[in-house]
Order: sequence, then structure tokens, then C-alpha cells
Amino acid sequence: MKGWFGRYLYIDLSDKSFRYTEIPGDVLRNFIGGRGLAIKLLWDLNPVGVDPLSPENHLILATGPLTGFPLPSSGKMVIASKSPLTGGYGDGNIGTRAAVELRRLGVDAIAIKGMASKPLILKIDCGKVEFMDGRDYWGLTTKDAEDRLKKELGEDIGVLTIGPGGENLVRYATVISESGRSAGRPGMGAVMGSKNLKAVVVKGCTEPEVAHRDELTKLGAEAYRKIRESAGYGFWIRQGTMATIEWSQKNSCLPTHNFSEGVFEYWEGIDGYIMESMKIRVKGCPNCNMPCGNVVKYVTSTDSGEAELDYENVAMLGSNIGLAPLNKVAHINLLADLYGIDTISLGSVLGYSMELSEKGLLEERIEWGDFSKIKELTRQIAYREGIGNLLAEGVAAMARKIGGDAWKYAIHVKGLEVSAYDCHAAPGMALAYATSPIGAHHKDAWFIATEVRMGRFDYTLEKVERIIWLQNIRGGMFESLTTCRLPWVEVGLDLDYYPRFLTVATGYTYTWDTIHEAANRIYTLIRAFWIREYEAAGVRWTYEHDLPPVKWFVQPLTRGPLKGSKLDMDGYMGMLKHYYKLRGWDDNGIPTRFTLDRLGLGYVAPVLERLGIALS
Ligand code: PTT
Ligand code: SF4
Repeated sequence: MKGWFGRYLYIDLSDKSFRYTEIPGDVLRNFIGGRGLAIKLLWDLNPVGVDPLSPENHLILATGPLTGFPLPSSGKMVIASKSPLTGGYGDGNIGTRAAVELRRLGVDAIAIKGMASKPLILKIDCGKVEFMDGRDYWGLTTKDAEDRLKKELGEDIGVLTIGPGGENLVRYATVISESGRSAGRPGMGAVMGSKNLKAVVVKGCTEPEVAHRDELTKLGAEAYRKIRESAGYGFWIRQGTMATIEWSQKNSCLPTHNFSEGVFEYWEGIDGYIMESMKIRVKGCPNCNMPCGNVVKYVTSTDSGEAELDYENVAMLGSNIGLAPLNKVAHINLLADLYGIDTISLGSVLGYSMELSEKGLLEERIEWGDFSKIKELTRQIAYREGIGNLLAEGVAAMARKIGGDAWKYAIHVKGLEVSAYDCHAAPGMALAYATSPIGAHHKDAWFIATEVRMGRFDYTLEKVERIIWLQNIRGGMFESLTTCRLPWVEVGLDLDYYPRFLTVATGYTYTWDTIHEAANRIYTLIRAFWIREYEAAGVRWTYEHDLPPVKWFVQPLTRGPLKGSKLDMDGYMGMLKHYYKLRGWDDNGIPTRFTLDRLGLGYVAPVLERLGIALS
């Protein structure tokens, strides 16, 4: 086998055992790797209806057939599991040395189940699996834990660690690496915490075989050169994703005051130019020649430090909670990284609490932009102290617990807080969020940029087709390769390189048709996983799970050039129905028997039928 190893490492933390298990070649060809492999393993390995925080849930660490090769931005991997935040499929993509080292272990993935009796560190060195005592590490921040592991085990290791957020089962705790890379918005850090797994340390020493090495090296060098010579390269290196603050403000989609508005009065205090003035260095993921990890040095009246900033972090911890200028936002971003909690969900639960407080639906007084209160709440969330225990559950659970009208202001889809694009005037982006396979996240279809070009107020079938195409490329292909999508998105690297990379790496001829078919298969299996898990929990699957937050339909923007805008439910439903039709799903978003058979997923049908679902 070329490009893959054809096996994964299965680890049971309960009895500290491990074994290698073969992955058939057709599974790898059909699911590619990364997210595709992760959902296939979760479907097969997880007991139906498993509690996400129980030992029986599996945590999957997966690379893809391009990971670690000398190809643009190939130092990425996927961390996936059943999500404790949403109850469905969850994953995240992280750029870290751990991705490259994991690949060099001679496996395509690691599946971890069980629960250690005491805090533990999983160390895998050249295929040797060690269960290290992690008690001295429990309680450390992500940075302290990684620094200490590197001091003890050497600098040349890959480390994935959780902080107090994951240890305390904050439902949106993430896995952190290299002090500023974060993965697994839907609570992948809490899954690690539930297993008493403080960190995974990897050091590899083998290489996957390449089908056509010379061609791969030549193609990779050519693509690196194209990136370097692209027109947008210089500005990207200066601002990275932070340039989006200005873009979002100008296009009225910068989330402000819990997604009530799309423009923020103090946006210039948190934009990419301010970031440039505070920048001290740039970090990058392995094998990347367009690094975008902008590290700033900040000082406030009470704190100082260094933080790595990205658009999503700054929008959600800035405009969405009324906080400015950037030095204060940077501090909250750093706290989130140290505690190991997702910045997007954090910004959403804080904004939600502020709005509820303003409306008298929450007793606690929490003012917009109150820096010291925000710091304290962030700490309380990570340690589940006081009101932090409620906020650690995420906005959907908060709405259920608070009751009354609270649900009207909760900004989430399927329990995952919406990432940083307001959609009062973006029906296509709203549909992209609502149909994202992990809940409301922009990674599968960052449709907003296309929508600005196509027209903000149109509910067209053409938009739906474009969203599915984007989801298949971003969420299907890039998440499975696994490489960073930003060379294509941000500096325009020709997409046609990717089937060629796949073909020279694996020796199988990948065309756009086979890639889209794999993406459709991955999307449909993820959808079946959600349905299976919801039905097993007694929740009927209907189209209502694919609706964006109600606020965007009923509460128009009151400021900015798009003042008065809100979504139209009839228009949205027309798009959603067309979406289902194109995916081969029925009117409730359930894959039809024909679609399952066509994608080679025939084994899904009896499982869903046993749960009482009538497939059309
Ligand atoms: C990603 C999500 C994002 S997406 C951001 S900023 W972005 C937030 N970053 C967080 C952070 O930082 N700290 C923290 N405690 N929580 C955070 N939550 C948020 O997580 C990231 C980059 C970025 S920066 C983006 S868009 C691209 N995402 C990619 C992707 O999803 N797939 C892919 N093949 N390539 C991608 N390239 C880009 O990677 P999640 P990273 Mg991240 C500090 O993980 O769970 O997918 O959520 O991976 O290595 O940090 O790189 O404006
Ligand atoms: Fe990592 Fe940024 Fe490079 Fe992508 S562009 S690989 S996120 S440093």
C-alpha cells in the first residue's frame, strides 16, 4: 500500500492494552483519511447511543494520505469523537508537529477508548506505547504541561494536551498544541478529560511509501513556489486571518453583541492593523510556507503576555461581547488557550449571558465589555465554579436550564455555537452553518465571501449548489487529506493540484468525480451518525435540526448599511429542501436507501431501521 499504512493503533486506557488493526484498502480509498477515516471508525467502533463522556466513547486521532509529505501546509490532523456538546459527530483540525510525528508512527490513525484509573499521559515513541503517570501534570495549563513534557522528553516530540477546561469537562473544551493551535470545538478536550488522559505525546521514525516520489517532490516544489509568488502573499503574511475583521465590518457580518448586529463601533481597535502594531513574531504549522500564527505582545492595566490571534477568536471575544481594544481581547484569548477552551463557544456563552442579563433573564449582572468580569467568568467556566458551571454547558443547555424566553437568544445549531459571521443578511451562510456536519462552524462552507459577490438577499438554488460544492471540497477533501485549505482559500493555489497530489502519493487515480463521491459518502455517513445517536437518545430526527438561530429571522439589524435586514423563513426552507434533494436525503434530511446504496453505505440502513426510522 502506498500513501497510507493500512492500519490503526487501538488503545484501551482502562486496561492499558493496545493492538494494531488492519484497515482494508477500499476503506482508505473510499474515505481517504482524516475526517473520512474518523467517521468510519466511529460508526464501526462506538456502541449506538454511547454517552460521549463515558469510557466506551472513542477518541480518534487521524492523519491523511498527504500528511507530512513535502506538500504545502501538510502538517495537519483531525481529532474526532462523539461530541459531549452536541451529542452528534464532532471533530477539529489542528496544525502541529504531532500530526507529522503521528504519521511517522506507521499508522493512519489512533483510536482511544476506556478511562485510566488515574491521570495519564499516553506516550507513543517509534510505535512503542507507554502509559505514563500523569498525576503531576493534572491541573497544569496547556502551556505548562507541554513545556514540562518537552523538558522531560525532549523538544523533538509532538504534544496534544488538555488544560483545566478539558479536565473539568467543559463541554467545549479543546485539545491544544504548541500554545496556540486548538482543535475540536465540539468538546474533544472534554472527551480526553473524561478518559483521564492529560496528553498524547508522539514521536515517529518511519515514513509511508509514496507511489511516485519524484513527481510528488516536483509537484510540491512547484506549488510552494506558486504560493510564494502569489499576489496576496505579502498581505497574508502581514495579517493572516485578522484581515477579516475589517472585511466583516464593511460587509455587516461582524458578530456584535451576541449576533444582534453585524457592525461594531470599536472595530478599528481590534482589527488587523492594530494586530500588526503589536505583533512580535509569526508561527506556522509544519510544512507551511505561508505561516499565519500571529503572536502579539500585549499589556493591560492588570495583565501582560503573548497571545496568538486569529479572526474567529478576536471577533467572538471582541465585538460579540463588546470588548475592545485588542490588548484586552488578546488576554482573554490567551486564557482560553491556557485553560484549553474554545474561543468561539466562549465568546458565544459570554455574549449570551450578557444579553440574558440585560433582558433580566439571568440574575447575575454581566455588562457588555466588562473586562474584569469576563476574565473572572472565563476562569469560573474552566473550573466550573459558581455560574461558570452553567456557562460550561454551552448555550443550548443554558437555554434549556434557564427556560422561559431564553432559547430565543441562544446562537447555535445542533448545540454548537455559531462561529464568527452574522447571518441576518446571509441566507446562504446561514444554510452553510445549519448543514455543517459538526454543528454551526464555518470550516465546511465559508460561503459568506461568495454570498457577498452573489447578492445578500437572494434565496437561490444556485447558492445551494455552490454550498454543497464548497462543503465537499473543504469539509470532504481538505479534512480528509489532511492538509490546510488556506493555500487555496487565501492565496489562490490552484485547486487542481490536490487530485494530482493524491494520485502521486497513493498511486490511485483520483479525479474530481471520485473526490466528490468520497465527500458525499463522508457527509452522508456523518449525517447517519447524527441520526443514529439522536434516535438512540429518544430525539426524533427532523429538518428542525437544520435551522439557523431564530434571532436572525425575527430580530432585524438595527445598525449599519444593512439596517432592517433579517432572514425569511420561506426562502430559507426552499433552499434547505433543495439542499436535501441534491444530497439524496429525504424531506427531513435523512439519507434515502438509494443514496446509501449508491455510496456503498448499505450497512447503515438496517441500523437506522432498527431504531424505528422508515427510510424512503
Ligand atoms: C477551528 C476554530 C478556529 S477556525 C479558530 S480561529 W480560524 C479558533 N481558534 C482557537 C484558538 O486559537 N484557541 C482556542 N482556545 N480556541 C480556538 N477555537 C477556534 O477554533 C487554525 C487555522 C485556522 S484559524 C483556520 S480558520 C483554518 N482552519 C482549517 C480547518 O478547519 N481545516 C483545514 N484543513 N485547514 C484549516 N486551516 C486553518 O487553520 P477546529 P489550528 Mg483549529 C488559538 O480546530 O476545532 O477545527 O476549530 O487548527 O492548527 O489552530 O489552525 O480564523
Ligand atoms: Fe497553519 Fe496558517 Fe499555514 Fe494553514 S496557513 S498551515 S493554519 S500556519
